[in-house]
Amino acid sequence: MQLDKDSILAANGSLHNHEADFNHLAEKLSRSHTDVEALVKKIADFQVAVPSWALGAGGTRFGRFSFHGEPATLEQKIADVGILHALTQTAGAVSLHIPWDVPTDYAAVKQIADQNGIVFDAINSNTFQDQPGAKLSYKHGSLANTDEAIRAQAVEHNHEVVRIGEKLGSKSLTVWLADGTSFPGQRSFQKALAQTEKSCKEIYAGMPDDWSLLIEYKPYEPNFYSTVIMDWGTSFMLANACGERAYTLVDLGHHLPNSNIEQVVATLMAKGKLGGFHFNDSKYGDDDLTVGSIKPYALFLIFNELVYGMEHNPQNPDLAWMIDASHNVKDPLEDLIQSLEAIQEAYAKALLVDQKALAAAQLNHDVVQCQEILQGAYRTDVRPLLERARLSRGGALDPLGAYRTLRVREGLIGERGKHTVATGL
Ligand code: PSV
Ligand code: MN
Repeated sequence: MQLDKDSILAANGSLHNHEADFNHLAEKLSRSHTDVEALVKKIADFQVAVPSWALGAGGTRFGRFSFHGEPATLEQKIADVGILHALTQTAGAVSLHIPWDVPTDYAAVKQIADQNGIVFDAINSNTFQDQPGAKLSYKHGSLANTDEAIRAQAVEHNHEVVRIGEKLGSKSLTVWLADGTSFPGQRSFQKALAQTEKSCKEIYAGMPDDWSLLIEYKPYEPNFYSTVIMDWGTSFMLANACGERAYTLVDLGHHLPNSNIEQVVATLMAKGKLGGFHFNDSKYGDDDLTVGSIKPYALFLIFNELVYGMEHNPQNPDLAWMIDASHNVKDPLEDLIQSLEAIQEAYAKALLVDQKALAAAQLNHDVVQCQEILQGAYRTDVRPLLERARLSRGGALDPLGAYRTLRVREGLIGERGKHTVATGL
């Protein structure tokens, strides 16, 4: 199923209310000398990758309730990303997870991506599960395993993932390790870290010169006592040990409660080492909830640092942006539309922060004014800007509304049937 521009245009209906809302906001913003056109362009240019595992229903260790019309093949998953992109004009990339989504027909996969205006962003390896037919098991770790042969198998898997990514046009590999321990004394922390560093260096050495390595961290889960790459500091250390094109990847759900993620972002960008970002939201841990559904102000503060870094840290590369969420009770596509909207909203609000005034207030130790500046931007209803950005690219005025009006899920069920199951966790 592919959504054409005409049906989206028809679903948009009258733009009368949008025009009135946009003009009102534009007039207000131009009073503070904001270049509204430039703002809309920045929003329109901001693209986020959708992971291939997020298009079907997610689950928990207590069960999974599948969603009707799920994509059963990689081609169908890319078609779903195409639907999201057609509506939101924000999801112009897909991030594959190997081996959940190994292409069987590269030409067909590339063709469907091209037709939908989708590019292949960072590609993800998986050494947290045993693969069917694998000689050795990752039960006790992969890149950090005590057994050299298991480490070699895990390194080779990463090289294989890079070879797959090369055929599709990806330029970065994301490594997330489940390696760790569930009980004190189970493993030497020092030896596990040393083995991980050695394995990461081997992965890095086998990558093409124009590829980046993104190292993701997480404090716990699936191991409950320790994780080898537990925090941004460990990831940063490993990235430095690997070389110039190795970076840290921040996943919003991979922090202990109340961590100051915006400060982590600022520190990494100042050092030119923030390479990738996984969006989601959480109340308790790595809950993988819809972006912005629980802590939208925290998301805004993080974006404020990201925007500052993008403007002031030329030493930091362009980031690989990706949604890393799971949908247990919602239609996955509706959930992703909500996440994309929340990301754009936080980004747009962060772009509104008057950086000059903030710097002046900081110099004057005017703490109250600092807060006023941040919250002034946060309180602005930026949705007319998002609408204008989408419309400028032929997208939907209201993506969720259009998705329902155009009966997209019903169409997918008609095409694929009710009982298809997508690969993934
Ligand atoms: C692990 O929790 C993670 O955040 C990694 O990015 C994985 O690749 C992804 O989720 C899917 O399990
Ligand atoms: Mn992640």
